[in-house]
Amino acid sequence: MASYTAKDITVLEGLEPVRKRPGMYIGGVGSAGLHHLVWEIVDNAVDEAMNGFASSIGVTLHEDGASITVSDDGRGIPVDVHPKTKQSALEVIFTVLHAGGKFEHGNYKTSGGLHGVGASVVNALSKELVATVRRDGFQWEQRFRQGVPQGGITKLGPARGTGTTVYFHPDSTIFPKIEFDADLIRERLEIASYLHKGVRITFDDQVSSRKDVFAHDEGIVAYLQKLVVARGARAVHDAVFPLSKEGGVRLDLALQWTEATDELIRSYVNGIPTGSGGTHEGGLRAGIGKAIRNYIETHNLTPKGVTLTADDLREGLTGVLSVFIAEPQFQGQTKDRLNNPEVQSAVDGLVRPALEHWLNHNISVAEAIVARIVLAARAREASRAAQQEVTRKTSPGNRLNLPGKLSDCTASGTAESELFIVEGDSAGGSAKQGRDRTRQAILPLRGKVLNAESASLSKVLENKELSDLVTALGCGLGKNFDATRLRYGKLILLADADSDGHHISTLLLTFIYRHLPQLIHMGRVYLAQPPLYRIDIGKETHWALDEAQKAAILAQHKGRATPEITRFKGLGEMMPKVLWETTLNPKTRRLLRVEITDALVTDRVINELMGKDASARFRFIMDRAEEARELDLT
Ligand code: TSJ
Repeated sequence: MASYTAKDITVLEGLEPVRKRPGMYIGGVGSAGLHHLVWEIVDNAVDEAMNGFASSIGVTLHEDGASITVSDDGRGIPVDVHPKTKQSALEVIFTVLHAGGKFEHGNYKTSGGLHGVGASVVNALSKELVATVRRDGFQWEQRFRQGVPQGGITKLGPARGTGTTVYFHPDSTIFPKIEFDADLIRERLEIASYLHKGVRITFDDQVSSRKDVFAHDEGIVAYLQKLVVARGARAVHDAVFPLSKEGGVRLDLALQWTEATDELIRSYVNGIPTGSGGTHEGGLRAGIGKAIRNYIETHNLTPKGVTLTADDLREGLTGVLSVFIAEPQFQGQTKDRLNNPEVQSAVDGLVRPALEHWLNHNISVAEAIVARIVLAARAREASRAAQQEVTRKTSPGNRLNLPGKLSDCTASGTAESELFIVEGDSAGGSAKQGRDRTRQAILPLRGKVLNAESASLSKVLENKELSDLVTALGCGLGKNFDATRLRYGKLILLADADSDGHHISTLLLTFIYRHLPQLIHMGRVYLAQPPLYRIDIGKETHWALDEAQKAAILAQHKGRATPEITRFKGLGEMMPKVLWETTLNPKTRRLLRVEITDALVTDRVINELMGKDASARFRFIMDRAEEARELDLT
């Protein structure tokens, strides 16, 4: 080991606070903190590109998954040694805390907050860091360990072109686990390529031998179009509203209204995603609201008999907002909410006039947007009327309002209570007799269940079976869903294990997915698993859920008494006691929890399956449920 010089000791002392309390600089030493190192280095290269000096950035995740190289084709960090300090700019950048700002020269520096802590922080937290610079016809290198220079800057030899390359391997004495997430890095780089149009970013993932190139000359507009496609929503108008402004606050914005029923805005501050929004998003919403209302008023488009709420104006809106500001203040648990108050008025002040101007110059687009907004308002009012009807019928605690067919349990309203939806009267009868009546309620369905895929809320509520279900649950639906009024802890669909049963379950799940998705997200919806076979072997009785289980049971008892196999034709045939033992008893039954992990994807897949037969859709839903298969012994 080389001996330390006095200067090295100074460096060590200078960066000591970083190694002592890494969390203060990068938020923590977990995965998020580890990846902050990458964002920091990449942001420096992106800055060089944004200032117009670099056009390509390369990021390599090395085979070990624990080290990274980032390079750009910019000017190269200055390497000449300052006569007084005997240090190069490069050495200062990597060894002096918060040195970044000293080298701005009026350049636009974008990073801030947790980000933009400086390359010296990355250096301090790296077991090894190698900076290579090409400029003035030569290649230069300086090496560091835990932030300490391993010698001065060295001229390696002649080189063409200019640029900066930084290799680093985080220090395992700081980070308990060093494993970079290639997908996370890839996603971040792709977004950066949209937010900084014209920059070409390559990602070489040597862990899985995958290379990607991200480059988008259309920038944020291309990102918006990608988002709209990913949502599976049809656009209400073709032309995207684009807005780009340099100056005090640099802003890039793209907006498009779609037929989706919610709003989707992705926002960024200095390239950092702000998942919890903040003042920039607030300014955007205010600006959009004022522009649209002003347009509606000046063109005498105010609808009769319905008032437009702020939410109506933005229903189906898809937007990407990116701002760059000097000193971002982040707030909240995850520090992903912008808190600078001045940004609100700045964004509002930019968006309102620009959007209004655009609407006035694109009248047919503006009319399509206004029509979409009025439709949203009317749908909302219709849904509220339907909702009030349901609410009237389901005022809690009023037993008289419950559906006549419901066999309620005595413990309804508790987390232990369960509502079983059973197909047909005979199965309903068995379930009613076999159940634990203190905590298990039975609602038999007799009539046809409506396909709620594309039916309006009022149509859905005209369907007796579905409205009975909503009434029994007591929690309302759609936008008026109120979890506190839910009358049962679990909603369990109990259908025959045949294609009719699958069809009914599909229709019920479609309804729940469309109008009571919160129940699924809360993990309250289950599929019961009634057995398909009864297998008697000697004095023992076994039940099998499917062919595979039947085969397994037969194989287990090979060579013993001849098995007698009975296939259940339907739940109705099952003796109440058997139904209890196999399907209802919480101690022995098996339940499948219905889960939706990614609502967007599921939505799209369901749309794709819409044309297909019910059992294909059911299999899809079952596959999703299967992933969350659980042995329920509560
Ligand atoms: F973070 C970092 F420091 F490690 C780093 C910096 C990492 C990477 C991959 C690139 C960079 C970087 C820095 N690329 N380009 C620059 N540019 C400068 O530092 C630079 C160059 C020339 C001048 C000048 O005034 O001549 C000024 C600056 C700030």
